[in-house]
Amino acid sequence: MPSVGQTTRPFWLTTLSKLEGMTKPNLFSGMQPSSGSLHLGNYLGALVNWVKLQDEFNAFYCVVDLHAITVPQDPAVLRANTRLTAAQYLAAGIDPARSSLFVQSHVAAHSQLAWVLNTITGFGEAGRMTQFKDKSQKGGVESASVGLFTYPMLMAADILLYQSKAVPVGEDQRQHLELTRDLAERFNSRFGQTFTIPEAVILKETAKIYDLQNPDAKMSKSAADTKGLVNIMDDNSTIVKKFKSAVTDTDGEIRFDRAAKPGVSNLLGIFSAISGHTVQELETRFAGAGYGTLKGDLADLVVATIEPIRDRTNALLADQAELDRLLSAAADRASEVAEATLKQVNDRLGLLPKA
Ligand code: ATP
Ligand code: LTN
Repeated sequence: MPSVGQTTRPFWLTTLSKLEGMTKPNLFSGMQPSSGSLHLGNYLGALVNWVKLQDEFNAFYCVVDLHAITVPQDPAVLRANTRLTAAQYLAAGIDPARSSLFVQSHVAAHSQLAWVLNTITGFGEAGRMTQFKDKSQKGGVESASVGLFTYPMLMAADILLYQSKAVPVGEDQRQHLELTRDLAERFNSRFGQTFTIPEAVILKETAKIYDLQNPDAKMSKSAADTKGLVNIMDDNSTIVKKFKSAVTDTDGEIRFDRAAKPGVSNLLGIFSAISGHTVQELETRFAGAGYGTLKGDLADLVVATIEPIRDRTNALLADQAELDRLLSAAADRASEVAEATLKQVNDRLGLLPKA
């Protein structure tokens, strides 16, 4: 069994999808509607990859609203952010004709399978999840919700319901994918072959985009200070300003060295991911130039990439009825697959079917 978290798409996934011809293998991924905009880390670390993978996989892309309520939410804001997140997926290139783009809470099977997975997860096992430890510490462990604790099992349910072969995520989700695989294997060995064992698809170069002000921390929607956070919905002048004031260092050399020069390395990493040039090519191109030149060129590149996505997002949001119709049709398609898995799970568990 290949280990979780390949740095590039494992060869067998490509081979598999070609061999299977008409029936492409399934793929699942999701993002939380926990902010008014996706950020550059979500875009480069996840979304760009999602768009590419649509060719080879039967993809299910989900706005995971049930995950978003594991921390306090304002209902009106959550509703707006759910539509906005879906619109951003589409604007970035998710094709609703090929991929099922839907809202998690529209498919009841996610909550139902999550409960079952909770019952086969060890308390200590769940307690070792670093995302829970980080997030619960922010507001104090005592006030963290039990939902935050069981978040990884809901995520496992998302993935396993669709018999997903591949799960494209950022580096920070590696541990949750390992838990998902463990739970799938455990269920299969206790109750009989039921779940496909999923594989994380993590692109090494863009696995982690860092905060521009605090380049040791990942760029995050929930950052306390938004000065280092580049959002898809930010206007152009804000984006330029954020890059111009990015934290660097004092040695003045444009060189990739994650440990000694985290700020410059992050800028080079972002530049490389968007332009397709290697970091070495960029080091050569900017040899002898000042940080101001690097920041200015990068800001222009980011603006040119993000502006059309922002414009398309706004256009999609202007026709809310059409967006809702699209989400509803995709949820129906997703439900069919999810219900089939859930039925099998309930049966294997010995839950009495309703007459
Ligand atoms: P939060 O920090 O509030 O938990 P987030 O910004 O990490 O939120 P998520 O919704 O948790 O966003 O993540 C959506 C996807 O984006 C995941 O696949 C995650 O791995 C990826 N991702 C998030 N932040 C980054 C980042 N800084 N670099 C690369 N990928 C990222
Ligand atoms: N926890 C994930 C979001 C997520 C997800 C999923 C990703 C929820 N369910 C299923 C992949 C597959 C995160 O990115 N923070």
